[in-house]
Amino acid sequence: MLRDESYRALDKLKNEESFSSYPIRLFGREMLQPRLIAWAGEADYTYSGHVMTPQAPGECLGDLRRRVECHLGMSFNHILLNLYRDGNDSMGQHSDDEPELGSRPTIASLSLGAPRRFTWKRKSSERKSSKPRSIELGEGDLLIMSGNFQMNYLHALPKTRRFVGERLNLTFRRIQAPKLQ
Ligand SMILES: O=C(O)CCC(=O)C(=O)O
Ligand SMILES: [Mn+2]
Repeated sequence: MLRDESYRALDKLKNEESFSSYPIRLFGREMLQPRLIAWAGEADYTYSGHVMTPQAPGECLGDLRRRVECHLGMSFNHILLNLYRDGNDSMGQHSDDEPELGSRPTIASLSLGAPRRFTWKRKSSERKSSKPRSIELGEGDLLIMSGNFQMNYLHALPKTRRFVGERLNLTFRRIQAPKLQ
């Protein structure tokens, strides 16, 4: 995706999808997550303790999903959108290891707008190489997390003191059909 196109898509998605702030419970205290969140697709997903029942993607999101699916040769039924308004917005260390994603999920992450630093590190500290690594993601970058990545690594989008513009991240996920009893 071209740089300019990524900023245009960010503007369109802000209008087409419904972004809100959502609470999270941390150390027994309820607080707002430091970013705006929206989601779309066909399958429910329980994320941070909330069941997210999606609506059909709007035109721009539907188009982006088709492009990502064509590129990877696989399909996704849930898209989580995280809007980082400025350097104070962030996402803490986590792995996307909910059971409904299956044990070795492929998650495609598309970053639109201003580049931000994405970090990851090994979960266990047995190995010397557990210091965090990072990469700048924005302006149409597509990152694929697959294989044992969620099992072995934590990832995050830390705050920054630098002046940065808006960044919108889309994660395309495949929710597995619930097992029949
Ligand atoms: O904004 C990012 O690049 C990370 C998003 C993420 O990890 C998530 O939605 O689970
Ligand atoms: Mn994640």
